[in-house]
Amino acid sequence: MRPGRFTSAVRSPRLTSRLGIALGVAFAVCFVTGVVSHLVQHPPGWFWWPSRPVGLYRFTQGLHVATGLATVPLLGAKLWSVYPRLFTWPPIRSLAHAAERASVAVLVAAALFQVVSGVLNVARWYAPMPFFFTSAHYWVAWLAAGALLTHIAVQLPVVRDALAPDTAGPNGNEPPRRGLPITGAAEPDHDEPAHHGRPTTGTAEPDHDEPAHHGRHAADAAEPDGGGLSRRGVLAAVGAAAGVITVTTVGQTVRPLSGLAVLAPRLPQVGPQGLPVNATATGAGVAELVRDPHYRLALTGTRQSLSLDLPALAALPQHTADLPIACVEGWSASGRWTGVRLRDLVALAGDDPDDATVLVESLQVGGRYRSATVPPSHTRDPLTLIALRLGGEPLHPDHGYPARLIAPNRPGVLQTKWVGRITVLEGR
Ligand SMILES: Nc1nc2c(c(=O)[nH]1)N[C@H]1C(S)=C(S)[C@@H](COP(=O)(O)O)O[C@H]1N2
Ligand SMILES: [Mo]
Repeated sequence: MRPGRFTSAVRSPRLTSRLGIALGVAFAVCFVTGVVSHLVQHPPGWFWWPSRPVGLYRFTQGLHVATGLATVPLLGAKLWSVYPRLFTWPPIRSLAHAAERASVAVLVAAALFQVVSGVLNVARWYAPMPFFFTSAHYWVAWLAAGALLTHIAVQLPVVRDALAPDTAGPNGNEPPRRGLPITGAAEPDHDEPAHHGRPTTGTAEPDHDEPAHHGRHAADAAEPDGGGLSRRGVLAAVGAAAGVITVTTVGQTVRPLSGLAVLAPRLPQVGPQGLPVNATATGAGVAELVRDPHYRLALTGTRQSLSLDLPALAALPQHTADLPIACVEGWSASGRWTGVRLRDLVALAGDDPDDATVLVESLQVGGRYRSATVPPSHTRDPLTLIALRLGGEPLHPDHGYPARLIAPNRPGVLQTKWVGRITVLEGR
């Protein structure tokens, strides 16, 4: 466990910096798109999400899952490039160093949790997660973001130094030094005479036991002693792994690539009526209910209530829209939906279709996704339908027969199936 035992010469601040930047970019995209998804599903008062472009959420959530999956090899390589630091001695050099170490521990734990829980969710394997995935994944994201910002602030000088263009110093041909001055403490600037009283982040401490400060910028192609991968080779392998993961999964949302999506749990065109299914009618416990010949859609306005049977719904003006189901799990698929405009139903109930917040409820008795609120931006949109048909046929029971909500630019979880009740919550 002595530092000298870690003989891979490709580990260096430069490699770690490169991996760190790639990881930081992927994490930032993943974080922002994830927060957007959370806000759309749990909108606070100040938040507004448009109904157009119809596929915007499909894009942001596809990006969220794709960047999250691409993070897997990046994170693995980044941890590999720094893990010998775990065995440096003494493990803690000062209070500031201890605090920095603790923030790295939080970052590593949070990042691993996000990647593992995200992959489990995409695979719909909930058994190893004895907690509610959505809340945990959301809050740990903030933990990771905070720890990451701290980490970036502390390591920025090291990264800047490691990636400085003076790659070949006076001893540029020396092999990169071992002992890995990577995490934990920012290194001193060599041309700075005084090491005391520097107004830096507080953790900057010279490595007194590190004699060789030159040659750290050895060429990217540096060969390790015993052959094997060069530094550039490591980066290429990590990039290739991320590329393979992307190519074998992104077809779950990018239909032309679906033939390559061997690792994707869902394919855009596979399912009843050529569309994947999230919860089946049987799984949701509504298989009998939806076949009830006495089915009525209960429509409640702020001033009056109506009850519509299927022939009455079919007698209302029918409209057709091509809209995607974009599941938070990363798959998405477009369907051709036909049915009644939600705004027409609001008007039928005597409320203003341009300014109504609507609660849509399923025949499903329990379940987290049995109801959804439609804000005025989406109620008003003529593409928002209570769909009765998919691809010209009556809805398959698994797609929400007898009626389902389908609205533009919304997460799949908000596209309520087996609709039994529509209530105008606020209107004019
Ligand atoms: N009542 C009800 N509606 C629901 C769900 C549900 O569990 N119950 N799942 C939602 C989710 S998570 C998705 S992705 C879409 C999927 O629609 P599909 O099965 O028709 O593709 O339905 C949504 N509507
Ligand atoms: Mo979903």
